[in-house]
Amino acid sequence: MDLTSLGWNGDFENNFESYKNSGLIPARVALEQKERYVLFSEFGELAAQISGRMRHVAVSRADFPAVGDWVAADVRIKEKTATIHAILTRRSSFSRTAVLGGAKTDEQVMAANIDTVFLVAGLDSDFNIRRIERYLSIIWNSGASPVVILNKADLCEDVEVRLEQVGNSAMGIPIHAVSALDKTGLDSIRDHLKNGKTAVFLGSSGVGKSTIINGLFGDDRLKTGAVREYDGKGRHTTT
Ligand SMILES: Nc1nc2c(ncn2[C@@H]2O[C@H](COP(=O)(O)OP(=O)(O)OP(=O)(O)O)[C@@H](O)[C@H]2O)c(=O)[nH]1
Ligand SMILES: [Mg+2]
Repeated sequence: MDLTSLGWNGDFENNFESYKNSGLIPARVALEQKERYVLFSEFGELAAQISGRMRHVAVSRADFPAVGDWVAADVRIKEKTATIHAILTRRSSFSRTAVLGGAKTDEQVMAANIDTVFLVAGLDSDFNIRRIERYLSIIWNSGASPVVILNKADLCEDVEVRLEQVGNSAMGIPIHAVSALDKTGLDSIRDHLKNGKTAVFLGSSGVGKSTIINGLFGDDRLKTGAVREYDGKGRHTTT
């Protein structure tokens, strides 16, 4: 696996400098389940856990690795396993505030280091401008940049009217009307995808996220897990 195609760039490189001499390698968290992690690295996929010290000093759930994090890890190449020692500084993060009881809350990071969020909405009868506005405020709060994708243009009589309506709510944000079914407009999405950058697709169930991703990359991509999908609650619906 090539690190740049996994989203590695100069900022992370600088951040990693201090770990280089300790024999650690950079790797990206692809999956997390009950504190067991799958990392993508130059040595391929690694099954990983965090170091005892890291668990000991963690004060919040945000101190644990999240999907999308770049970490410094000690790798055992033959076994394809690794121990995570540190999280590189997050450039953006989607967080959820967990209520612990009483007035106590904790921050849980759902996804880290996302550059671009494709907010997908359907141009069918489900179209709802308020919902789009709510999603956009979540995206701005994360530190990532939104791009609005109005899918199912084939089902809409007034695409121009919708584009203008969304444009008024989403000043300065790129907006593209596409039809994943007809495979029209997909190049406008492709133009936002760059090496060294990470993009995710966000939107309610049924708006066409999987269909768009399959149209962009072919069916294989979803199966490999290199593209990940989130719904409104930040859960993965497709891996
Ligand atoms: N007419 C029309 N239907 C579409 C288009 N894109 C997707 N669909 C249909 O919409 C339905 C839902 O599409 P999905 O791609 O599964 O939606 P999703 O956003 O991935 O949904 P979840 O995985 O549940 O979050 C499917 O029946 C698709 O065939 C489109 O551009 N036009
Ligand atoms: Mg899907």
